[in-house]
Amino acid sequence: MSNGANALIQTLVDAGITTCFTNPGTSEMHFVAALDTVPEMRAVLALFEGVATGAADGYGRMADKPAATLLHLGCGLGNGLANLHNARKGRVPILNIVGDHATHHVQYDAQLQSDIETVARNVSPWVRTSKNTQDLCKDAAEAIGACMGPPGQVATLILPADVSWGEGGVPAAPPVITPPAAADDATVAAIAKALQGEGKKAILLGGRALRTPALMAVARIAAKTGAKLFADVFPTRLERGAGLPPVERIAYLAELASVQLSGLDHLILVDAKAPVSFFAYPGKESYLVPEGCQLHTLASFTQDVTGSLDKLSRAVGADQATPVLQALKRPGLPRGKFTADKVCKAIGQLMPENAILVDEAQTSGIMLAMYTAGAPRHDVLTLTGGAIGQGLPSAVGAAIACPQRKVIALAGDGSAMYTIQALWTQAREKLDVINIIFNNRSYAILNVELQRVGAVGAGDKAKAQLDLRTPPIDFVHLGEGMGVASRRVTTTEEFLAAFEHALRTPGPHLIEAIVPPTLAGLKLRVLPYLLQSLANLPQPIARALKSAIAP
Ligand SMILES: Cc1ncc(C[n+]2csc(CCOP(=O)(O)OP(=O)(O)O)c2C)c(N)n1
Repeated sequence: MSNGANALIQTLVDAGITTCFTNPGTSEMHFVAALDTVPEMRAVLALFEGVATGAADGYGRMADKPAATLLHLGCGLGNGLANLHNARKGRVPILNIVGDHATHHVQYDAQLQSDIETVARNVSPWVRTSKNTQDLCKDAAEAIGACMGPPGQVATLILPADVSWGEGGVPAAPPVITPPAAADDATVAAIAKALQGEGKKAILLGGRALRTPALMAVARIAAKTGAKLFADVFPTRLERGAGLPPVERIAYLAELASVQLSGLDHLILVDAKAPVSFFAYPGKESYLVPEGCQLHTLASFTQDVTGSLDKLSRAVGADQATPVLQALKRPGLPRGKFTADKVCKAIGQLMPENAILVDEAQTSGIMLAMYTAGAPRHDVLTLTGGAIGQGLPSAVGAAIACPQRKVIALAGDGSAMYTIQALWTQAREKLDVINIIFNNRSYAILNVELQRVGAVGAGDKAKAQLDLRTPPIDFVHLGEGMGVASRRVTTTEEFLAAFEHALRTPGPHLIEAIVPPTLAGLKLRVLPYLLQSLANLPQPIARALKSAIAP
């Protein structure tokens, strides 16, 4: 005879869910006690729910299967919402187990009572409060099936304390996952015709289309048809580097994205949405597909991406085509004045094969894609939903999913402070993560946005809302205080020494890079690169872009 919690954990591990990121409270104590009865389940404590959910996101992206979270009622779930939002946008599978008061206690509206289902619905299409111990594991199996997708999604199983402690729990069999169908013949034929016809064509890849099998298929199609390959602006997981097809990411700045997409006659979506501007700006377009461009969907979020691309490859006769692959090309070691781009260059020069780059560097990471393009194969995880505080937690999950791989997490100082407690979990679990925190003492990107949205009249009070100089945040003390070996660097040489040391020495590291905001660089250094990378820009467009970004 098993109680609900024991049977539930057994159901999870039987379905392959073997990691649970926890931040429990009293209502979850039976689940916590049951952890010891199921040795296959790894439980990882996070000191804030945003760390637990962000870790589950990073884990899901790298393990291609869900982790569970264990969260404490509506307030705990609410604390974890921003990173669940990022997972939702990235279509990452996560199974939330949210403890609740015992069913008979709800009527008293005790202190922690709240409407958990409403909190969950924002991020979780599948939500259920399990009503009794006998049905709990059936509910769990259904939740697991829902979150595995495709599309991957957040599913939330609310577990009342009495359902958890009640006897009579029976583990349920893993859900039967039906393999998704590939695009039908008519769709494939229509898209093949568009690709073989006149006009300028591009293929926009998102989600699972940015993984090796899909990338190889689409690169053959591109080689055969001349279609340009684009990736989502913020990919869930982008496999790139030497030996893989290079794919140009849609730019964050709508002004630049419009240039990338201008003149297109056909845009083919593969596990991606039509591109839109990240924010609305007065007088500027939100929808970025150029007028007159025909949109086609080869594979939607629910379909078989690689199967669809294989069919398209056959239809355009690309099976024997030679794809363009990225050559191994390191940028060289950086020298001279220390700036954020020197860090990016050093990473491009020194990062090992199979590294996982978690990029929440904001303005400091603008040059990262360029400097790492020819590095050995690696994965990049990005801020899919734009809710900051994702980087350091996501690194926790990625490192747990892939213990043999080096994780390099880049975070702005502002972003890092949202979920800095992730460092403690990294130390406790001895995770192989190098955290590089760009301390530019600013919400630098918001200074750019202040100009871009055309907000006039910003004075000292307004600017103070974007300024982190006083008091200066000391990340070395924060890191050391949570058990992570930490160093502050102020020169390129110091950075190189610290980074090389961290690469050689297993376990978590923190490097606090004191850098100037990249804002000035955005005008002087970054813009020319961005402009060059967007083929043959006519001068008027270049001028319009310059004034849009740095008026
Ligand atoms: C959850 C959430 N809160 C607030 C924001 C707004 N926001 C976007 S970027 C940013 C500041 C980022 O600062 P930092 O990480 O230091 O990078 P920098 O801009 O300096 O490069 C803020 C507050 C957000 N995107 N998500």
